[in-house]
Amino acid sequence: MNPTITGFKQSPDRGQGLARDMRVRWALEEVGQPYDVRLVTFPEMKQPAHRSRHPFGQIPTYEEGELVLFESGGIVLHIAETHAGLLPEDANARARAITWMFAALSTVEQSIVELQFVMFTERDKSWYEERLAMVHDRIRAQLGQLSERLGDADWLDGAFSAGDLMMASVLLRVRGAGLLDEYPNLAAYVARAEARPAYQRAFADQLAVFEASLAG
Ligand code: GTB
Repeated sequence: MNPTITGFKQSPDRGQGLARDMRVRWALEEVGQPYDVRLVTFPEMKQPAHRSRHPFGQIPTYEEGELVLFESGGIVLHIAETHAGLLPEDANARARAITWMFAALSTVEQSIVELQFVMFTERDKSWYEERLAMVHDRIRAQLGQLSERLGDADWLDGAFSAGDLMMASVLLRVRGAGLLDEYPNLAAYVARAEARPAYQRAFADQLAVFEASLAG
């Protein structure tokens, strides 16, 4: 039986692939695992049926038989651990790939989420410009360090891994603010990730959901 994931019935990103079901779709495509998608509205996410799968009433979730998971990082790690293709065999290389997943989620994505919070909720405040510049600088500092570490390599640590999948997913969220293009090797890294056939398939599928939502 295929696993079932959840995604937005109508994504606020208008099909740009920035919602967190995209990284789960991408991981499933990378490992060649077919899956089903249950689409949920914002009100449905807050109902008991969905809250029993996701304590915080969000997407994505993942169901596979008796197993129910939430948190995109936990889901992608589970997919990577139960299928070949997203984590190296060598134990140390595997641990480093998982470390990059955590770095993407708990170091880099934190500042990006803060930026989006500031942009969506603080635009009318007197201190908006000052705070925006501060958060931009924090992101630039991290991107600069990441850019230095990546250098001219294709991927963060040898072959493409779940660490790259997660890092590229997170970096995509900051491209719209224009910050990614200040680091040409990171922009090229993300473009390489987006060019992967698995990414393209996942992107097309989530875009089709958004387009169908417009058609009613
Ligand atoms: N830490 C959790 C994870 O990684 O799975 C965070 C999950 C999360 O934030 N889910 C969001 C959600 O369900 C969707 S992805 N929000 C609804 C709610 O909380 O009520 C976040 C997101 C939303 C929209 C855009 N966008 O429009 O660009 C990008 C990312």
